[in-house]
Amino acid sequence: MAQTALSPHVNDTPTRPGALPGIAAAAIAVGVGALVAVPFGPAADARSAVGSAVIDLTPGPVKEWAIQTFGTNDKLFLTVMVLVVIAVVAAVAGQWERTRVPVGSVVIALAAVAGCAAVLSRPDASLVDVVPTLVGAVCGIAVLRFLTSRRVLRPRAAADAATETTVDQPADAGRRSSLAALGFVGIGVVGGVVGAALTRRLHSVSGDRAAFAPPTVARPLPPPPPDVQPAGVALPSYVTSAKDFYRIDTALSVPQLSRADWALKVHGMVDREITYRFGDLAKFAPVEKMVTLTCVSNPVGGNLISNGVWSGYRVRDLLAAAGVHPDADMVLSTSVDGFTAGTPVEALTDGRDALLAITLDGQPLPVEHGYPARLVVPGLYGYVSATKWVTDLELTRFDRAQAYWTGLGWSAKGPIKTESRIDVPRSGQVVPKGAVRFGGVAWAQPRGIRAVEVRIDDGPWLPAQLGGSFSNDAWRLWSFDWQAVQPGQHRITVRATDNTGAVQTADEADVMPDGATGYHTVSFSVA
Ligand SMILES: Nc1nc2c(c(=O)[nH]1)N[C@H]1C(S)=C(S)[C@@H](COP(=O)(O)O)O[C@H]1N2
Ligand SMILES: [Mo]
Repeated sequence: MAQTALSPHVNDTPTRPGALPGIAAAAIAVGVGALVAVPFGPAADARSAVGSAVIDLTPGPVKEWAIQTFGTNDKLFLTVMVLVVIAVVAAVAGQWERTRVPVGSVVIALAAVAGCAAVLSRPDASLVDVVPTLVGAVCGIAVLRFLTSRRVLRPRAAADAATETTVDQPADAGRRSSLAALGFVGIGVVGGVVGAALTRRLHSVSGDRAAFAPPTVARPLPPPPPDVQPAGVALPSYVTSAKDFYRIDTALSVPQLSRADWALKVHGMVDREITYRFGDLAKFAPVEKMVTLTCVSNPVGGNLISNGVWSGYRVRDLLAAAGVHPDADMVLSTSVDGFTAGTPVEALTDGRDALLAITLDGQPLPVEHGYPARLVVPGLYGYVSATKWVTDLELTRFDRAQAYWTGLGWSAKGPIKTESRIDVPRSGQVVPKGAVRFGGVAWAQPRGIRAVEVRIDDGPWLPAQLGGSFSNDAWRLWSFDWQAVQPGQHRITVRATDNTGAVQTADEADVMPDGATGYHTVSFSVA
């Protein structure tokens, strides 16, 4: 029993707490924080605020890489990364927790301060939203103090002091403290999961959305004729279903904005500021349009493009009521979660009928696509125009204001480039000998597509068969019939011509700064 005779100070070193207490403390801090955040709402969730702050602080190229690599799963990746970083930092810091020098507790406290800063940096947060983070941190520190206390780490010393007869073996003490730590980890994880689920449940606008009967449009779009969809080839549906519609945004948790809470402020270089409540929109005439949305981050051959039928109100009407100053050339639109886009006033007021959209394919906007209202501007990439959950339109100038992505190296203006994509054959596909039908999509909003040409290997450009045209603001599907004769490897390349007569450029450009160009080529083989 030599060890019990040693002074506690000497004994401090051999009984390092290990990684578990730190992880347990972090789990409790995050879990309790998530539970306490339930009544406060999503804005009080520090984990998601940190994630959002990370998104905002991430350099443009890294964001780009994340979008390209993880696509719509980029947020899941980020959430997991944030939790992993918290766990690793806590595991390391917890090992340095000492009675005299509580390094772990200090690190948790600092993390909480950072978490509060992240919460307050979100545009939809108020001061009380830091409460859950602070409560979580206090609980986390308490757990760390408890798990690294002498009582838990060296119960023998405590037992001896109490002159008890049963003396713990070191192995028992270690096992007991590990079990306690694991218990806290479990409580933290359950708290986090339950808290997040309750927050989602309680603050979800799906009920508000289900109760919304969109106004009827005086002149609804006729259904597109069947010839828009080439037969005999597996192409995307001409009109993309809402569930298949591509989704890109910086929102880590989808903003939940009810119609009652929504308001749109029009201000800046105007004669009179106007704030529209959702009900005020009824005084404008709703219109319906087909518009293909495209992301500037769509690489050649990529699928960040979808075609929808949108209805809503002309932005032109909403702006006219405010009296736009003639020297304003930009509308800086802002979403409830702080995303901004800079759109030329002209694109919002000319004949293309830019929309404050409230429906997609006849239904209220899906929450992840901007419920209750978003911008849809034909002919411009989404990052400069398509603000979802939009709540603010500021009339300003391109030489005065900068939108979200422009600050990260993207072009201030983003007109959509003439592009085309091969969907069939897929890369590496083996096609049978004989007659085959290939196909894909082409787009040049708002100019429209006049022709699509296809080249096999290094052969001549041959005209493809175009699906019907429904709107110059929408893509066009195409097909190409080919006789597969020569077995072995082949290449198919596509190029489009828009309605101005301009042929898609062969010059290869990266998505940064204003959209990818170049021809899409797919390798396939004939059996
Ligand atoms: N609030 C908000 N709106 C946004 C974005 C965003 O990050 N936040 N991203 C824009 C970008 S880059 C694109 S391409 C389109 C995509 O719209 P979708 O997700 O409905 O397809 O939304 C735009 N609107
Ligand atoms: Mo985008």
